Amino acid sequence: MKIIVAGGDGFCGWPTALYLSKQGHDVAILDNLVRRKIDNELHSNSVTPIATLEERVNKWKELTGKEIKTFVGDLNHHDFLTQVFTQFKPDAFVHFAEQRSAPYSMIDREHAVYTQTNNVMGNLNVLYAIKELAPDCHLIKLGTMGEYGTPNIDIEEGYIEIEHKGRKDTLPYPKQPGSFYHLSKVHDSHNIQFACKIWGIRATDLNQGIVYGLHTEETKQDPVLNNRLDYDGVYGTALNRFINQAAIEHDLTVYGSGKQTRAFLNIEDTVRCVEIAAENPAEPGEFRVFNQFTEWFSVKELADKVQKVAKEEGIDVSIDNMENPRVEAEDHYYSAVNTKLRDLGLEPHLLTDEVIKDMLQTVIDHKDRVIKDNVLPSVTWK
Ligand code: UPG
Repeated sequence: MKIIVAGGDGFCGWPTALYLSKQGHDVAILDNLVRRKIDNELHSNSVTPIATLEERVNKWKELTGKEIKTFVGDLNHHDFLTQVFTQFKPDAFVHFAEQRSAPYSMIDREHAVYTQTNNVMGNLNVLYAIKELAPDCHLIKLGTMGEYGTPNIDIEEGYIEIEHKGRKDTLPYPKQPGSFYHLSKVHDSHNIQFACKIWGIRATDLNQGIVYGLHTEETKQDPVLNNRLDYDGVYGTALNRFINQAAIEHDLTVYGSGKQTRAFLNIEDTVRCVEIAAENPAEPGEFRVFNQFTEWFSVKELADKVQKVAKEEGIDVSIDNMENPRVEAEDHYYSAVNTKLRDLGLEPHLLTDEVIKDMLQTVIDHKDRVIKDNVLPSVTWK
């Protein structure tokens, strides 16, 4: 299959591009490299040193003989996107190319507007490109479990059957996102669903949980293929942050009570889920939603696990229940369905002490790169 991985230079996109290439697909990366520029804006970095995109794909070719073509440019430049579609003629378009940090979107008006313009308009351009240039191309779009929020009922996969005043219908599951970033994904979902309906496009929305981990079989093959690992208060996500904090003997930053519960998956499952979606495309006109996660944990449970593994490695860290910089429910019901990807063959890599230990070791190897000023959260919702 000819597959474009948009956002293929990023934390999820890069390992996905390598994995799909290894599986024999003809992969092209489309990326505007903005994530690297945002590191400069935030005076931050990846704990793991990362090579340039050019070095990365050259090394992959040297090791495997497989070529990954690169298109450096922006989804919001329609002429560029037109060229990419005309030249590459994709069968599937995997769309990771969005601003993905909730705190970044909450910095101020400018960052909220950037996030929503970049994400919503970029995605709309992709929808038009598919309609006009590759109508059979399957859009595999990264959504988020954060679209649903934390309702007091079970979270279904995209749709819910509702009975109202004696009548029944299956409707999109209600959305209660918790940041301007998460809202951008809700807006995307609506636009995609509408495009499927009016133009007959085929699309899968992958409502992904929080991704932890770093390495995959492919990124481990050479240091030049390293994946990035974020730890700062803006781009670092819960578990990865706690592991980084343990490595530098910093208190684990649990926001509030830590009872807030979220869905999680290992990066090794992210790449497989995308493959499953690509190999089992949605029907023309179908807007399909998969909940892409394998387990859920409260933030406190994660901190406890990291604290325990760190202790076994001789590192003593405390858990700091700091004031929550976000506006979010801390005490809530959480139960979400995730059967569709499992039914199509996903075999989860679960969160074991071994997984935490492995990551901890990698971070310890690079801990001199951690910029300590960036560890505490700097963005508040209010
Ligand atoms: N949290 C802490 N301490 C920290 C960091 C986070 O308690 O140091 C809490 C936070 O308050 C929240 C939860 O952990 O309740 C999850 O936050 P985080 O790990 O930052 O994830 P999200 O903000 O939900 O976003 C990530 C990705 C996003 C993706 C989403 C999937 O950045 O792109 O859509 O996970 O759920």
